[in-house]
Amino acid sequence: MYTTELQKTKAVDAIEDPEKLAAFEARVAADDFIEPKDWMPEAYRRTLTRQISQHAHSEIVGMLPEGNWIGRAPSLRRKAILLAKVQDEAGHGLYLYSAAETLGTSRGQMIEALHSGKAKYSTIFNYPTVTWADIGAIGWLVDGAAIMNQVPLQRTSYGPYARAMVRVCKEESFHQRQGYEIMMHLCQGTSEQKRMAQDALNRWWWPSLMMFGPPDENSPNTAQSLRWRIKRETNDELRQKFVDITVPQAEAIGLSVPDPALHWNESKGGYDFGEIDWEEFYAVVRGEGPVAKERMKARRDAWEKNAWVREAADAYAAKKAQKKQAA
Ligand code: BYC
Repeated sequence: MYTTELQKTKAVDAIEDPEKLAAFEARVAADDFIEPKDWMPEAYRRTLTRQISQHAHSEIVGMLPEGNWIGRAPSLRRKAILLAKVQDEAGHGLYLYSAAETLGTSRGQMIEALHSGKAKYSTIFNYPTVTWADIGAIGWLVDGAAIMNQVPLQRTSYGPYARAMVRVCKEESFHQRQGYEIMMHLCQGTSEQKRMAQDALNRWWWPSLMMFGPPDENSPNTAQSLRWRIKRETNDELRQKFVDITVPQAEAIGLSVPDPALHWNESKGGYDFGEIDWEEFYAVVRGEGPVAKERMKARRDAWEKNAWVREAADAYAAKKAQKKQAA
């Protein structure tokens, strides 16, 4: 499947106007932002549409695991914070769908691709949230991994994506802190609460490392995306940075990272860590994650049950346009 995609990219490159392509590549190399009306190679448009729309889907599907804890959060304060966070994720999805739409694919088409199983979304959201500590672990680890990946995307070469990332990163850093604060409180609580925090870390650690994507040698898109400055760092570079930042955070609150192979490597100035279960990663990418079916069902049901909202908005827009025309 990946080879076909690569071949397609090369084939499309071959039919682009070489002068336009050279001018485009020079702009990218000079760190110029590419804007919606600028000329761009079709393969650049396609890979950006793929990445941005999958990113948008991840934000929207990502509302589900936390959303189902809003009513069960342990205090009014925790409910208010979690509600605000989940609303932020909806906002991120909307900025990202808008950024992707500037490349010529409609939101309806993107949503259809998600609902039909053609488009991907982050593997991480196919795992269940079984205790309140999971909400802490998601904020700390999942939003932490997201920030690590998204900070470099503020300098991605496509202007609308880069600008969306500036706002998203500000909000994600609040999300990461709220998650870490939940974990910190649990660790300062009863032994049962600390056990819950450790259990959540045990279950979310490896899936969080998988969020960065396959290892560089098996990542079909990285080389081209780096060349076009869509990606600014590789999957493995970002994963390493995440491990290096997160391990001391776990230690600071008395938790241990569930990896017997983890140790500080003085010569590289970073942690060595154990082998990720790539079989599990690819199974989840294929849609076989523990709660993948429930997630997609929830999205499709929400789309169908709320069709009346879209119809009402369309009717209102048509009425407004008619009035404007008559005036
Ligand atoms: N899950 O060649 P590669 C959030 C796919 S949401 C699923 O390395 P690329 C949050 C990949 O798409 C954060 N699929 O690809 C929200 C590709 O398949 P296709 C979401 C994955 O694109 C709510 C194939 O594997 N963040 O923060 O160069 C609450 C080969 O991979 C995954 C983003 O989306 C995965 N984990 O690099 C809380 C960031 N990894 O498309 C938090 C933007 C890989 O060729 N995206 N695949 O069929 C990116 O930075 C890049 O797309 C990736 C992958 C690093 C994810």
